[in-house]
Amino acid sequence: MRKLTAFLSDHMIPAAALLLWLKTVIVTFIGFDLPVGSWWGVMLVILAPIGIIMLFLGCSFFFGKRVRPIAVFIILVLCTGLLYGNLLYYRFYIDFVTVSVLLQFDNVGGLGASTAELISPFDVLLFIDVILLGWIAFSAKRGKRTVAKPNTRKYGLTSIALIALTIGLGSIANPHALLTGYDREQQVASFGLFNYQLLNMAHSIKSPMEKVMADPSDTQKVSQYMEEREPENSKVFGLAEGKNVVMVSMESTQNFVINQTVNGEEITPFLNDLIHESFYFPNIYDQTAQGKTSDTEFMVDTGLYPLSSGSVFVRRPENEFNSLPHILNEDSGYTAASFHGNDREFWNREEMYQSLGYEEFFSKADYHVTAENSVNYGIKDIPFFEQSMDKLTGLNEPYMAKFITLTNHFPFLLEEEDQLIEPADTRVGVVDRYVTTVRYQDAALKRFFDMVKEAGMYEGTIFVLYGDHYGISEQYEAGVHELLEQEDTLLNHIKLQQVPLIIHIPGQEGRIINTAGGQIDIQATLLHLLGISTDDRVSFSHDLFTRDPEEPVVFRDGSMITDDYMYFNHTCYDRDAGETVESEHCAPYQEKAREELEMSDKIILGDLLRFME
Ligand code: GP9
Ligand code: MN
Repeated sequence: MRKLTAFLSDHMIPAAALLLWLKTVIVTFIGFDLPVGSWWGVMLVILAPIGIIMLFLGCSFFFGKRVRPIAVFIILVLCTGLLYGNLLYYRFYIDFVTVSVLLQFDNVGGLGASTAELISPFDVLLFIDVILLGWIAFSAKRGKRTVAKPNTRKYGLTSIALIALTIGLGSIANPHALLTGYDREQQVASFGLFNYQLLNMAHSIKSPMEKVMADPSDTQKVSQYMEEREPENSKVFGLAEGKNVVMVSMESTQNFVINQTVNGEEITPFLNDLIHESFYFPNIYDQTAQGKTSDTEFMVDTGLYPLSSGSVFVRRPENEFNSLPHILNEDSGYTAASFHGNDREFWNREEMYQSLGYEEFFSKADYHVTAENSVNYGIKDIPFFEQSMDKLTGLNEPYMAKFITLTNHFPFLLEEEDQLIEPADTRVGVVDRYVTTVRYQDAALKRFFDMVKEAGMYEGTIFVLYGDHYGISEQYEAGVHELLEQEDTLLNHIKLQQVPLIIHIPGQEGRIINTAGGQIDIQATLLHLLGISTDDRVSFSHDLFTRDPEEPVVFRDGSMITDDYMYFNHTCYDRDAGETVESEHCAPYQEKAREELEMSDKIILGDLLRFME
């Protein structure tokens, strides 16, 4: 044992490099589900971390020989932290940490209960080398042993050459990975986790420059693209003209809960009734990225795609936006208000709402919040709606009022007295609890509608209810498949990405509209019903009553769905059969998806709307 520690102590850098490389490769294969696909892909994953790990550990050469062992140890701790942070993040979001996510911590923080749920006892294995080398670094007698220093020039050049080789090989294997930057799984598979992290950093340093460099001529392509679109008219145009608008962003609500029972009990009895008297869109996909709820708010308000990294709310709150509150105000004198039981700063709403045109924002400070009436992130949905009524009736009409529910948030906690349905009984606790929080939200919505009726405001209102994003991440989907008694197939997984969209106009007959679309389409659909033209607007939103089925529904990682095909996991499928087909079937739609994402990013990062209209 002594000999081993003495050996490790003398060869601390190669030992740290080997152990770090080994666990990075193991985590990449076991912890992440990457599009590796071939032996070539496997080789890339194995080779990718070597150069960058050498470079990181080489930073210890800047320190004197006595502190060098400690420097090596600290580098090992930091790299392990990066690896583990990404692993935890991936477990929930099936995505990787970006610089923007780290920077928005201040605005989002407070995820304690959520993080604890993601930790596994096996994770301790990731820290064995840290403990071992930490012990060696700190127990080495002062001045006696030291980390050998190789020829630093050769060492540095070798590491940089290996990194360049990795990026070169990765780019040959996946030509779009480096340029588009938003398919993070592809980037990690091609360049390795640590190189990806550096590339992402470079990307985020570049992005503030885009606004400075932008000028009015950059808007030409956007204008041309928008002019080519010809919104069609339909019978429902103007059906809700002049009505107040009440939007409800339903936290983590997926479409599978609609009309679904658990132990013979409906999960959403109120919504199940409501859809009979509403336009119900069961094929609407979650298009959010790292900005979660704020991404949905952004898409619904602006008709632009969310950014790939971080939230627009945090990254570009000072931009000019052509948002629903502004459009409704300019066109028909609406006032806009948002209601949400969390802190004003969460997702940077306070600042962003000013740019989006909200005149009022009722947040946590405007509610009477106690330990008894809150759970998880804040005030429970029933007291939230109850306490909102006075505020709602005080608004100037016509208004657009957006309510953002909160109780149905991961990890789906609820006291027994609020559980109006028995938890489900699958092997996934998160899914079992989810059923109870969705049911509670449903009861809160019923209460809200009753109160709106009592206040005499029901008839004059159009209600737009939508799920903000998935609640059950892919990590826990096995429980949903069990609940729904279905196989874990790609088609079923994709179906689980659907969120409900319900548009209720009192007095209108119910209709199910099976058109496939995304949350981004809510903006144009609402404007259509309000009788406000969408011609010439800079927006990627399509009115769902007339949406062309050939138009792809675009996801933020470049995946897409059309009527006939879908592109997911870097593979083209026939949409109905779920079988792999030749990639050329998807290619034109992928191209369109890339074009729209790129244009939307340019509009946001260059703040291009300030030059238009
Ligand atoms: C918090 C609420 C939830 O204010 O919007 O945030 P999420 O984690 O769902 O984005
Ligand atoms: Mn949310």
